[in-house]
Amino acid sequence: MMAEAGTRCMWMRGGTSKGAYFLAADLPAEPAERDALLLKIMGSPDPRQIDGIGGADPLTSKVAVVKRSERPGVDVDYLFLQVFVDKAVVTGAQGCGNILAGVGPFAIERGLVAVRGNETDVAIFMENTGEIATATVTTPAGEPVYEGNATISGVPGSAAPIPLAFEGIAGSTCGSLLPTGNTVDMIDGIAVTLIDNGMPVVVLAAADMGITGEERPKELEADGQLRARLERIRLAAGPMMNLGDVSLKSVPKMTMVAPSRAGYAITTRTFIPHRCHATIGVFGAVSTATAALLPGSPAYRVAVIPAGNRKTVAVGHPEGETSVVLDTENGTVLRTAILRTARKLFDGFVF
Ligand code: NQM
Repeated sequence: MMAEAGTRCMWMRGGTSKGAYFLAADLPAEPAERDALLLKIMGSPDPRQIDGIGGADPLTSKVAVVKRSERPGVDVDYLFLQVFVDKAVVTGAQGCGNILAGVGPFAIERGLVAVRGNETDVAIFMENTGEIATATVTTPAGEPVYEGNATISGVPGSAAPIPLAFEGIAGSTCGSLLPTGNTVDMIDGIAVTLIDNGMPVVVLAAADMGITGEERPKELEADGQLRARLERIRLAAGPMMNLGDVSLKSVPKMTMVAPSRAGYAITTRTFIPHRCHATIGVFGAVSTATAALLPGSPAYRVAVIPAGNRKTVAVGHPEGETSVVLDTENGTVLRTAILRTARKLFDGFVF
């Protein structure tokens, strides 16, 4: 569709992020043409994204491209695209579990999925990683309901719950849960766990980086030395995690962990990778919680993990916590679930 004619688009909050949701058929099929249009729509590259609808933050410069799936047992295919704020880069090298929360209601609103009762399970193939998520959308009167009583840290008020469930997401991008085969590697003198349970993450102790892990994101972003060291570690971790040169990629994420003073299982501060996350990503939280189960890892050393095979791990972050449910067997995580909410903010045409 010609940009001048406008492109059909729904603007939604998904979890603690915000993004533009498109039907694949409403965007150019050719990736370079599509990405040029998305940069224009978001207003990138520009730190203020003043000439677009992006929110001048990586968490509000996100895109979901959705289409009916031809895969058996799957309702829709979802491609996530991160539109960089200050660079002319659009990348599908990562997925996004927060934006995923809006995909179910969006697919129902656009008529891709029929409502199946008070709740509608939507099976979503995540094109970025080749895995499947199941989102449960509240649909009491034949359409998605956004208002409800579920709360998530980092979003004011409450909304209808959207539980997300995942199975077999280990090695989503890196090929295996621990791409180096090790629980701990040393990079730049720092002990790190290089892990991918839905998201490539470098997990390291906040104390080893000279911080407490309780700082506000702005304070950490202002610490040039910390940022430079994190980036050195990240660039070294990329090839070790089978991600190649990650200088222009938004993965791996850098999660610094510390004991929680608020009574959560662990607390975190995450660079994604150059801005500090206001909370923590969905798959980022799953990967970090999984790292905390690995004896000897930096996360294990600071975490308090519940007993039993079904573990609810409260991952602390700057706005509270994100609880991840891990179903384990003999120490291996088989299934995971997380509660999110979403809200339709605007539906129309973007220019
Ligand atoms: O890890 C931000 C977000 C995310 C990613 C990021 C996410 C996830 O909070 O699944 O949700 O890490 O870039 O939107």
